[in-house]
Amino acid sequence: MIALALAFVALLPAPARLQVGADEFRYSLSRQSIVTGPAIVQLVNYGEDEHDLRLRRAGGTRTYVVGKVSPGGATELETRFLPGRFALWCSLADHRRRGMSATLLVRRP
Ligand SMILES: [Cu+2]
Repeated sequence: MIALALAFVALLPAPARLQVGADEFRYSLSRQSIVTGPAIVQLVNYGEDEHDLRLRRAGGTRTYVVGKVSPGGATELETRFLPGRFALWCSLADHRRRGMSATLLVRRP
């Protein structure tokens, strides 16, 4: 039974990984595109202020939230993305206007 479960897990696609580094006032993405499906988004705060991360697919209505991270901290969001172009931004204060925004392409395999 355990062997069966392990075999099943082995068949699941490995999640796409994206690291988003944040400082004042910009993001740096570890990659510009990822493959659709399961994904782990890690937000790492290299700055001196708190930052968070929101993602929304162009034409979509759902906003994915990676919560507020303190300076020197990191947090992860495990989710699934549909294919499309995603806008990324920091929702704190005026950070978005000051440059904390980016674009991510989620593409079909
Ligand atoms: Cu910010």
